[in-house]
Amino acid sequence: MNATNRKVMLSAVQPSNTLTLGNLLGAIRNWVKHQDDYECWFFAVNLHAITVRQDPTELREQTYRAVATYIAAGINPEHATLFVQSQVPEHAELAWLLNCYSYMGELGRMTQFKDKSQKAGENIAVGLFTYPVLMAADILLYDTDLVPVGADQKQHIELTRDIAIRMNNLYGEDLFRVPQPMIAQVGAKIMSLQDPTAKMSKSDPDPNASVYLTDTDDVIRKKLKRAITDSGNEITDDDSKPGVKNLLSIQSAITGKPISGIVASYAGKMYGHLKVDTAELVVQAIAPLRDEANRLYEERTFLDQVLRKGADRARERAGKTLARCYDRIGLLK
Ligand code: ATP
Ligand code: LTN
Repeated sequence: MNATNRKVMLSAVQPSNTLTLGNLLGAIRNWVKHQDDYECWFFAVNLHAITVRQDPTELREQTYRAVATYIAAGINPEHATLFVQSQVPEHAELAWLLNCYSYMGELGRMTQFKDKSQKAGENIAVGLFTYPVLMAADILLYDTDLVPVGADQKQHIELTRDIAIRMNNLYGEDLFRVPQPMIAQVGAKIMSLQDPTAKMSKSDPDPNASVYLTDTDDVIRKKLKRAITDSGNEITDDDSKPGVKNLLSIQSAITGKPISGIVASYAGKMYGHLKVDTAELVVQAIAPLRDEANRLYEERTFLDQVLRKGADRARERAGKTLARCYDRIGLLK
């Protein structure tokens, strides 16, 4: 157990673009909900972000924006440790060690790699392939018990568990704590507004596919109005109507009401009603967060202070795990 004797919760988002409604409902909201029950570590994974090309200025700015968004969403930096991955070099160092205990076959089966490498075209960065190994290092460095993420990340956490168990078998059961994913019942997979069979993704080149957490109220309303629904006009929670189903899930994730009740409330109503109501709920969920994040984003001295303190704490904790690994493997330190 750690100093506080509480279980450890850890999670992160890539600062690869402005965060989306999917990131909020699938991940960050659950961090906020559970932050008082756990010892928490939340960070921006900028080393993961460079597995696809990033503009340096944009990357730096999006990193600050991500941290401002965590705080604006309700993460208390006095309680949780907030930091940026590149400021804690132990992540890259442990990733190398784990690379030597991870198999090509298992990495090749990762669906995120398959999707992203298809989009990357001819020159696929090796980093895109070994991306989940760096994620395993992120998690294992902090003796993490729980990782709150959206459904798309479950496979990566299973891989993290496999690597941890493999190394524990070789070097002792107390080398790594084996983590569990924490995936919400609703909101774990918000779909694109333009292609409701694909996940809403902050790196989607079509800006109408995602609601960004920086969108103004009017932009949010426009995007939802233009959301692809399906043919027909009856509002049902049916797999054959993924566009309608997505809007129902968004409503359910925001209000906490079960989807069946929401469907019942739309008896006899049209898709237009569903879109307008969903837009208003999204506006209510995003507006206060956006305004506070915009304010904090300008407060660089404050953000740098939070991050410096966070990186110090993170390095202390991560350094212990890394030293343990070096020792067990037989590497001189
Ligand atoms: P990118 O497009 O850059 O890959 P992304 O939008 O998929 O980014 P990530 O940084 O990969 O976001 O994910 C951050 C967290 O948000 C993860 O826990 C992930 O599972 C969650 N998440 C991402 N997209 C969604 C979504 N559409 N619905 C629910 N959760 C999501
Ligand atoms: N791969 C994750 C981001 C991520 C992460 C982590 C999430 C990197 N390291 C550690 C939880 C814990 C994604 O959402 N794409």
